[in-house]
Amino acid sequence: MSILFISKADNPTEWQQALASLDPEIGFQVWPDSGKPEDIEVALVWKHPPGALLGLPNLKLIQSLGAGVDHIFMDPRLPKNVPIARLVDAELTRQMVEYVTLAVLSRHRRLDLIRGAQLLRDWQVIPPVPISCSRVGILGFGEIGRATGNTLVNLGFKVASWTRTPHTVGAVASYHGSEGFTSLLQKSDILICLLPLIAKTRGLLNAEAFATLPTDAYVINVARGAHLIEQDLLAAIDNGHLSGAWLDVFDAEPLPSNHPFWAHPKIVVTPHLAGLTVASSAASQVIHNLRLVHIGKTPQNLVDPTVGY
Ligand code: OXD
Repeated sequence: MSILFISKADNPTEWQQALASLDPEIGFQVWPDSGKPEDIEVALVWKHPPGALLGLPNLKLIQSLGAGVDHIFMDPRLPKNVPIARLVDAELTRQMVEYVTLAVLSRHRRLDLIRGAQLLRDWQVIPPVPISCSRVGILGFGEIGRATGNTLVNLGFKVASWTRTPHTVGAVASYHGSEGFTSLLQKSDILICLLPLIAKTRGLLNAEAFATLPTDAYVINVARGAHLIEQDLLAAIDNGHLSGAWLDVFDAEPLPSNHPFWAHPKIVVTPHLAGLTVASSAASQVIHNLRLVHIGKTPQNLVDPTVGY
């Protein structure tokens, strides 16, 4: 019973220790050394090189090291019929909620204007808008979207959510489909993108979507860079329709040093750090899934390959 670890972004030693502390019997190999390939039952991956998962005759699960799985589907030589699972981890969800709340509150209390005034040594009092008048739209309402929505509702924001297909949620208004998308945009002073990246969500945040948002709206993207057309965002901010954006993900990562986002006064750039998987927290889920597939049972947090998330 062995795991093959493939990631340049995560620390293999931390993962090996976290897994061994829960079950010292489990084998752990770091790609490209797969040890005895027939022993590998789970591949634990983040942006693995195409074809790296071939030649593992007993592979029973491809486990993402992150909440997203789009990086797995980018491999054109993915082994057929091996289930894929995303990571749903309380620590990862908490970090995402924390980060998005930081961005929403910064915009709500106009930290951008306050900082701008500070740089000019200008004692300018910017009165807050009542929180119940700040409408937040969340695109994507999975584990992280729901946790974020609940936190923002508890703070007093008026929150609505959008998914491609119908969904029911408690205190949060829900929209779906293309008509629902337009309705949600029209009512979002702050728009948060938490969507999975699939063909249908690629480029969804484009000139038309930005024009549908209310004047002065603000865009937060913590999903994938490819959800957003970067030139369209710049145009919508520079022509004064949008008040700015807070971005953690980009078309090209690392963001090239000559990219206009870096120095834009109305754009906050962070280097894809909104939620970082913590081995000590997530290892138990990986072991649980390994034990399930080892005895022929269905692993948790499976992805539907026909929809891509
Ligand atoms: C993830 C990410 O998918 O960090 O977890 O982007």
